[in-house]
Amino acid sequence: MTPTITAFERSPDRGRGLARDMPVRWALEEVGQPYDVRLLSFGAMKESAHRRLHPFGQIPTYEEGDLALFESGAIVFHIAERHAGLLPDDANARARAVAWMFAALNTVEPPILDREVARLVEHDKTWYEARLPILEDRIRVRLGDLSTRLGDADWLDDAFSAGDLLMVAVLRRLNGSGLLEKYPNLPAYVARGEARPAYKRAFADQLAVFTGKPPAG
Ligand code: GTB
Repeated sequence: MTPTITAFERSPDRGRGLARDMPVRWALEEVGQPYDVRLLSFGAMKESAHRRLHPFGQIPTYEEGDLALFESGAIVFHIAERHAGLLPDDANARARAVAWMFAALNTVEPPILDREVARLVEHDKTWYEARLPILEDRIRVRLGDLSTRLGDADWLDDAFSAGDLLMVAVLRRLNGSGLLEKYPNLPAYVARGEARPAYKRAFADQLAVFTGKPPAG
């Protein structure tokens, strides 16, 4: 059965692959699972029909037969569990890959999101200029530790996994901030993720929604 995911009808990121349908698309591409996309306006996201799928009225969602899921991390995990290619077979390696999925979303992303929210909605506050460096220092702490752990490895734990997929998706949120570049192995890690054919297909498909033109190639 072909799953259906939801995505922004018009993403505020203008197709830069920062909205959270992107990791879901990427995971589906990695495992070779075709999917349909239902595009939603901000208004439609808040209507009861969509809230039955997503209690918080957001994207992405995932529908497959009787199953309806929300939360991009849970959706990526579901895809990784049902298909080969995103989680190792060895039970311990699998558990470590899942730990990296949680680390991406629960440990590395929160300070990145705090900075994004501050830049978006707090930039006119009197304390903004003083707060921003504090938020950026918190990000640097996480990046420093992540960089040390990654070292000169290609991926976080041997082979590419759903943990890397989510970590790269999270780190991409820092593009243009200048924060990643102090740790040269991290931009290189992100670039390795972005070079994967599955990533490129997913990126092209979400960009095509924004441009209105079919993906090239
Ligand atoms: N924890 C949830 C998950 O991981 O699925 C968070 C889902 C979420 O934040 N969804 C956002 C949404 O639906 C879109 S992705 N927002 C509408 C709303 O809440 O009303 C977040 C996002 C939006 C825009 C950009 N951007 O423009 O760069 C980046 C990320």
